[in-house]
Amino acid sequence: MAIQNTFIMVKPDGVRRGLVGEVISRFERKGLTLEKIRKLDIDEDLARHHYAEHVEKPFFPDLLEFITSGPVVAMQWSGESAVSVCRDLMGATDPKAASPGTIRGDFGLEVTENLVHGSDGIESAERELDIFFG
Ligand code: D4T
Repeated sequence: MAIQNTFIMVKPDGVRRGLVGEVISRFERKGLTLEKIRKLDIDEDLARHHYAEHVEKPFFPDLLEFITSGPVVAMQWSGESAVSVCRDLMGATDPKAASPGTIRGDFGLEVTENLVHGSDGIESAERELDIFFG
């Protein structure tokens, strides 16, 4: 398997709760490499761009309100199979269903406030890294 780059974001709930270091620590201990990091506020335009596939979904208004509610920490991580390895460390989208030992399984209960985002494939990783670091 080749070295991949992926986009990871600690969402506003994770930043508010002081879990940025916890998230970084889990990826580092796994053996992944932090390549880039920046803290920023997501405005409505950026949210619609990043979540383009969800704009028409019924949950989008709540997602928009949440993701613009405070700063996020955007990161680029690299490593072997980094895209799927990061998704596995994050756990299922709905934290109630996420396995213990994953970030969402250990720290979350709400599907909207699910702490972290991670690219779901190599193409979305490239697209999202370009949006936040291009
Ligand atoms: P992200 O994109 O945040 O890493 O989450 P996932 O890749 O695991 O899940 P997703 O794209 O299906 O959902 C994006 C985002 O929308 C929120 N959401 C999702 C929500 O509020 N209600 C819902 O019913 C779903 C499916 C959570 C993550």
